Amino acid sequence: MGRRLRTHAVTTEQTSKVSMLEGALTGLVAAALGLGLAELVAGISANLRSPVLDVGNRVVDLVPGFLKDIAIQLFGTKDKIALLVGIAVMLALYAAALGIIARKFHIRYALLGVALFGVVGAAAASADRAGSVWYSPLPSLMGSVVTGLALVYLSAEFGCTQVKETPSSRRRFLAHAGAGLATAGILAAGGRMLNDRFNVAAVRDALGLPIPADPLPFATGVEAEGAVPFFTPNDDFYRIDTALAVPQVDPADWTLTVKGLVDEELVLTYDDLLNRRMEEFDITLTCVSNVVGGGLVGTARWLGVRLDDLLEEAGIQPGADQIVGRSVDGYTCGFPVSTLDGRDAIVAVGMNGEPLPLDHGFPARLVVPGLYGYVSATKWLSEIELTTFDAFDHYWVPRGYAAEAPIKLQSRIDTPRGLQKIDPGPFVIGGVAWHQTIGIESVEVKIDDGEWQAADMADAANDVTWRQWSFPWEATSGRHSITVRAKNKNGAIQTDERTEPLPNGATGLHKTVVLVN
Ligand SMILES: Nc1nc2c(c(=O)[nH]1)N[C@H]1C(S)=C(S)[C@@H](COP(=O)(O)O)O[C@H]1N2
Ligand SMILES: [Mo]
Repeated sequence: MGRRLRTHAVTTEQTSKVSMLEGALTGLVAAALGLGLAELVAGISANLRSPVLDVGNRVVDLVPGFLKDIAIQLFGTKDKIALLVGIAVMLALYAAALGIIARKFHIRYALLGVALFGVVGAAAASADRAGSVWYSPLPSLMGSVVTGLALVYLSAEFGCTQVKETPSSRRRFLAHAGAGLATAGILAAGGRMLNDRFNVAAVRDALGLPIPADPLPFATGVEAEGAVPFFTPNDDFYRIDTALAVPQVDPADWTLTVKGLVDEELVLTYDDLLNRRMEEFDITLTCVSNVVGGGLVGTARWLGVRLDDLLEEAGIQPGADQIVGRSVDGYTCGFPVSTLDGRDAIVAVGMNGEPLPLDHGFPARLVVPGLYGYVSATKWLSEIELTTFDAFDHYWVPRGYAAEAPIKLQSRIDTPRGLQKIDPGPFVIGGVAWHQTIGIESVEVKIDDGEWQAADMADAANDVTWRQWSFPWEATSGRHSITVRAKNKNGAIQTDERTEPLPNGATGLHKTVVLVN
């Protein structure tokens, strides 16, 4: 370009402030245009993602276990939104800074900053997640080129503070900025529309589910007053995973491969899977990151095929001691071959009477009773690999979590909620307790520093779901603490020793405080 872009000395402080603001806005508009274009480019192929998602995914993969737990404790299942908002804020600050640099120092430095941004995005896009291809960096690269061009153009048109700011030049600048932002919005919206063709929600909605071979009778007597519903509705079921954008897997293009240390590799299509013996299983799923009293636990009626049947058909070779479940997005879980002791470990395709929701692993996932989700419950399942613990660390192991993780004995008070205000008189305390696959024998409740007292137990559906309990109480005025503990069917009593989720699940007793008027 022939034009000189160097900025000139600022004459008055006021001009300086205005030009800082205009510089920041220039940076924001340029970045928005680049990101808008990147979004559009990302819409071309299912293998491409917006740089924001690519960088976000990279951040997720680089985060060690303890930081993930902090994020979950701070933001709960909104941790992904928190991360994306954090990235957006950082990007905006960065872009504004580049705009100011272009104006105050030299466009050259700002362009270096844009290039750096493009390189980071490109690197994040080609990171080792499954689904990255040679052209994955395209959105980032094209986006940063557009950002650079926009910055050059806007700085050339409006960057020279020597030209006296007049109301008309300011109006022209704001008109340009507005047009830039609108264009960015249109580009991004176009990208989103293009991306919609990869969304499989409609495909899922059109699917029916096979009828189970032996429909499971509906569990009765399993609910206790004060506890959450025995079956967690799909919409309320906690969601924990490393996928910032939910993988869109069309069952028509999907296969499940059983491979590794097996006699015969199996490749099953979705229809192959549905044509096997379908059974129903009530199983409580539990996340290792759940803190004492937390909500990362839920129960569903799963429909699927037995994993032991599938592996018997493939033939597990001697020496294999780990079963790895790999997701289409590269996530892996791993659990001992010895887990398959007859328990109902399954490849699930249905959840509470529907095809698996997209968030919960459509079209197929693993569910293994008795193990925390991170070692067992791979969603968007694509491969089951027989290997050894020596040969392979599953996803969370290098990030500080234990390679093996059976679920720990836990109990939770659902009613009252912490610091709930209630009236004196009869009040029913209620909650859930779980220790898959051993099962819950009894639950005890303690008011303030009193004696442990037996709770009323709802029926146990089986030993792999939570068991509900309630405790009728005569509430007296004042502030009271309520503590709960459970005993499992082996006679073990829940420990009061408090430990963090890392490295293999939290322990300690749930205690809540209630305010009686
Ligand atoms: N592909 C994939 N599967 C995954 C995970 C993941 O990050 N990616 N997280 C696991 C963890 S930590 C848990 S607790 C369960 C949660 O399953 P849900 O989201 O259906 O409740 O999924 C497991 N399966
Ligand atoms: Mo988890």
